[in-house]
Amino acid sequence: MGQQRYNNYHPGLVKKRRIPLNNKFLFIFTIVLFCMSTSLATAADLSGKVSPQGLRRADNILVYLTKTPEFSSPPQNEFIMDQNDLTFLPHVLVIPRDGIVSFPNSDKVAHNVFSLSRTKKFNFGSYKPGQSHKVTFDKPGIVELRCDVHAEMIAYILVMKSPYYALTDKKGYFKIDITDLDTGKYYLKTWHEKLKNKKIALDLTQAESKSITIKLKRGAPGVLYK
Ligand SMILES: [Cu+2]
Repeated sequence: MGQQRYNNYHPGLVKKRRIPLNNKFLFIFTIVLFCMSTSLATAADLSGKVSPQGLRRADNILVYLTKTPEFSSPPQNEFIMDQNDLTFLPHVLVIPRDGIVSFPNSDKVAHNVFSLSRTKKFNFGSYKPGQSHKVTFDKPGIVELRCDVHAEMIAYILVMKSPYYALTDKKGYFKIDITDLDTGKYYLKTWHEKLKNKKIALDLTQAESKSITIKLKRGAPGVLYK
């Protein structure tokens, strides 16, 4: 109704109003398109596949970058290393430095979780179903978890210096988000309890996605950081 009256009364005014409105839409549309294109251009992944020789499964292999900037203030996330059916879950837990891990006993029997690793030494003693313990991992490195009651129980907590890491899936695929990483020379490294470490020199010359294939051999692993 109002529009009709406008048209009849001031055709010129309607015209004037319409053009800036279209322009405004075009302007917003262009901005949105621009933002989408820039975010696509800078979002970069370092992805690839790891082939472990002599292993049936290719999962739980850590792939990570070194020589990158380290965490200034690591995310204050809490993690869980569960115990159920006489098994640690997950088998490999990767956390940022200063990460807090709780160790609930979700099993029907008592456990006695401990670590003799230099990265973090502790021994919870025997604790019953439903009870829990908490540990802050302030030093980067490898922590091997064992249980004094069940010799077959073993798991690893990998404490990382920087956020550029990933664990492989069952087929060996991994993907590391390197969106906010500057161009430069880094090392891509791997770690797995039954595989020799590998170190690959990597030159990231521009913010683009890269895909890498890594072959690993069985053997004793080394440390995460020297
Ligand atoms: Cu146990």
